Amino acid sequence: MTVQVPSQRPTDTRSSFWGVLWDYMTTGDHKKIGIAYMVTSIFGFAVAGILALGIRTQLAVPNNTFLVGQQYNEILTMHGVLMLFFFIIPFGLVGLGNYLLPLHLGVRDVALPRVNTFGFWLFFFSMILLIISYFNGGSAAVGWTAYYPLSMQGGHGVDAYAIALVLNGIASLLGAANFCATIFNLRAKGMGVWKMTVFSWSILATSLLQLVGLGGLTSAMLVTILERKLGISWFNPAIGGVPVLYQQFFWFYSHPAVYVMLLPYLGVAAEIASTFSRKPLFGYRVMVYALMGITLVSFFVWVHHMFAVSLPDSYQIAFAVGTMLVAVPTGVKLFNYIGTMWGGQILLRTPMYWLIGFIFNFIIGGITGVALGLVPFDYITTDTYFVVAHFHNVLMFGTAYLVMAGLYYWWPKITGRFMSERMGLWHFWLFIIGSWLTFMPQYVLGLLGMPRRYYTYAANNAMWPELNLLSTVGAFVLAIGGAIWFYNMFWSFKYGEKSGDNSWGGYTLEWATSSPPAAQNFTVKFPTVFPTERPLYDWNKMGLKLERDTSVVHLPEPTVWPFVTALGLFIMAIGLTFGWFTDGLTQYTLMIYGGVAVLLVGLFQWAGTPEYKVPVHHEHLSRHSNGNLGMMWFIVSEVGLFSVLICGYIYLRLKGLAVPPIERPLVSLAALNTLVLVSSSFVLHYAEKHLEKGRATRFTLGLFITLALGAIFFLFQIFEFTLFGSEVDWKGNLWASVFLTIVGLHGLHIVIGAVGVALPYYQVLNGKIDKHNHGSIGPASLYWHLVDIVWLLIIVIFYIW
Ligand code: HAS
Ligand code: HAS
Ligand code: CU
Repeated sequence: MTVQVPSQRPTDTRSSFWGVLWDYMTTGDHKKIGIAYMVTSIFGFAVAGILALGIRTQLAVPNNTFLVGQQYNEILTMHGVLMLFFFIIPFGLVGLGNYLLPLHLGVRDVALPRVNTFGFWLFFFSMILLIISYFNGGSAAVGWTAYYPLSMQGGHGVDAYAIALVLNGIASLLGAANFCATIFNLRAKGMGVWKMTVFSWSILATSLLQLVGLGGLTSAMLVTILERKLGISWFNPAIGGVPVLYQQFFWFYSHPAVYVMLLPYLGVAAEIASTFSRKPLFGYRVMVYALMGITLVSFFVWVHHMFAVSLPDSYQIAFAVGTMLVAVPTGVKLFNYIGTMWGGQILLRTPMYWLIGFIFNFIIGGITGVALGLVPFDYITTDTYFVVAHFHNVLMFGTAYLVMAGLYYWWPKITGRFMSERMGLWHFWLFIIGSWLTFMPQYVLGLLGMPRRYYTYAANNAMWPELNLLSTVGAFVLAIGGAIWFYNMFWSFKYGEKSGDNSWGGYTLEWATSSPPAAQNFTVKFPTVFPTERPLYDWNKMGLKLERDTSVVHLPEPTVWPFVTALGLFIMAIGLTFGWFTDGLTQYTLMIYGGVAVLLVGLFQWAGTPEYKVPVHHEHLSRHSNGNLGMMWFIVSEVGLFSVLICGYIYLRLKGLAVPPIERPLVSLAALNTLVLVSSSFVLHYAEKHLEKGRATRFTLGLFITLALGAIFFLFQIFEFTLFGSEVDWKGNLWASVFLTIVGLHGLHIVIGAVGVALPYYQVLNGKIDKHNHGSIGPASLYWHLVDIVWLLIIVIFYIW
């Protein structure tokens, strides 16, 4: 096969540090992006792990002074946030997910490679923002949950935390939408969804969780930022706000998030169980149903994090039942792994050790979770070390064992070499001993009443000093295990045994390519029959041979503009974190406006750079282009975000807390404005139709009118805000605060939507759009229609109700 490699690949500089960096800044290759995510996540784990050693050192003996007060709280928060948002979530979903999904589906890349590059860098920068805050005045010291009103404490730590999580969330949503588009548009010819690997299903399930749920976290962060920066509040009881509403928003996402942490790895476990037992999976369909079951039920349990805030009994009971229910599909998964191994020819290598370790440990962690779901038991153990033990049991010596399993399993595919088995086993056993020593005493400490999030304790509590010391010793055993693991990875690059194409005798498609895979992924042509999810086994049995692919493959051109766009957002985020728009002329206001400029330059250059040197025909499975499909899935997350906020408003309104002031924004003005916005949607629709018929001038005119109508709407909006603002005190009135938040967020969407429409305008002016190539008009117009529909809802709930 001939591969048309991109023209500007810097072959001469590749091996130098800057060459590699440039490569990662410009690539759209899902494998490199997957690796970048994994490396960053492992870095996150190492830093957060070393911080944990600090925590354990402080708690080793009573009345210690190694790390106290605010400093302890900063380290604790940083530990939790890094571990969750910069290690366990990204490693599985966007790390392994990016690397493996296209390989498992037998395709060349994800649906939207450049969006993928942008997403990675945004993720990377969000981590940097968090770390910068530590050195620039102190990071957040409010726990990873940042409850109200603790989140109002001084300094810029919480600003950095909240803004970093918003950026991190956007990156994650783009990744999730991209995966959904890939799965529904790009499977190998003949591969139905029911022939996908369980890992691919797990990525789909996790992406759905992110798209539907993340709005909860974004809402919590957004309202926190607004109160900190502008003083408008939803939570402040002084104006009728409800502090517990913060927790509702936060846990509506953060409970499903624990399955975002878990599900990709349950997919990893399925792949490993099958390969290392030399058997097909036991109950493939049941496993998929269980994944979907967990996805669904996980949205009905969040209140188990809030049993102690005294919600009505009926709620508590309902959510306790939901909590019990979620254990069923999870139990089914574990049962299936064991069923897969049962009677198999077990190949006992490192990945299998980690898998068995996971199953064994996770059952304990899961069961203590179910115990916490029992309301009376939770009352006595909540906010104690029992909870700390539970979640480390499911995270550190549950899920993170599957991080290791996956890493040891795919390492030879990714790097071309095996890690050392011997060191792998040392790593494993030290992690087993270390985890048990660190966290099992914490269950007992919890039952003995030791509260979490305290930096010290008195010596006269029976058993506390002894158990804490054990726990600290355990943490250092873990550190030795971690150090061996790191050494093993570096060692393998030089000394590791070389791997062939199929490192372990697996039957899924990633094993049908070289290790590491070629730039275009596969150099063979696949048959178009997929009897099961293990095609290599089936084809072998059917006597089908994989032929060399002789067609011409064009690879996309690398481009730096997605990186620049992310950089722009990052600069702007630094400015917003440590300063504000209205601060006058400071370095931070300069960064805000400078960041916007960089962002816009990046975006327009990106839109103007063609993906391929030559026109390339794309095949896709659905009626929709990759861009449109990706946008449709992304819109799910926007609907989620507005839904959470609107539900919050409805709640405050029905409770009689958010009461509209007598002088309300005028319905008549809003009606006129609605007319403007709705017409813009129609104009855009017709513009698109003109493009399909090849009428470029009418198309451009349509875009122009759309933008003009958008601008009129926006100006009207500002006028209305100023008018209303002169009559009511935003900060002193709950209804006004909520109105400003939701309508303001919609205004921001108008701006984003308008930039979206301006991109194809720019493309058409530069000859990048014609009858055949529609540029980014499809996704832009979908987004614009969304913004319209949200406005209609706003009219109903704020102007008419
Ligand atoms: Fe944790 C609290 C202790 C791992 C998540 N943890 C939390 C919270 C979260 C969380 C979400 O004992 C709640 C935060 C909050 O309340 O807001 N945790 C540990 C220890 C480990 C650990 C000892 N945590 C995790 C993982 C998580 C996670 C994994 C999620 C994925 N954590 C605690 C404690 C608390 C806590 C206390 C409660 C405190 C309180 O006051 O309530 C270990 O498993 C970490 C092991 C990893 C390492 C790093 C290995 C190092 C590597 C790099 C190379 C190393 C070298 C070693 C070269 C130890 C791989 C040499 C190092 C030198 C410095 C010389
Ligand atoms: Fe959890 C708190 C309940 C799974 C992570 N969890 C946390 C926090 C984190 C976390 C990070 O209901 C603390 C957040 C913070 O900083 O405050 N969790 C559960 C339940 C499950 C569960 C029911 N959690 C996870 C996973 C996580 C994770 C997975 C991350 C990867 N969790 C709670 C509750 C709290 C909580 C309360 C709040 C505590 C508080 O007061 O703050 C389930 O998904 C576990 C299902 C799995 C199994 C094992 C396998 C199943 C088999 C079937 C038979 C078992 C049965 C149960 C029928 C259950 C083998 C028998 C039950 C007996 C008691 C014997
Ligand atoms: Cu939960």
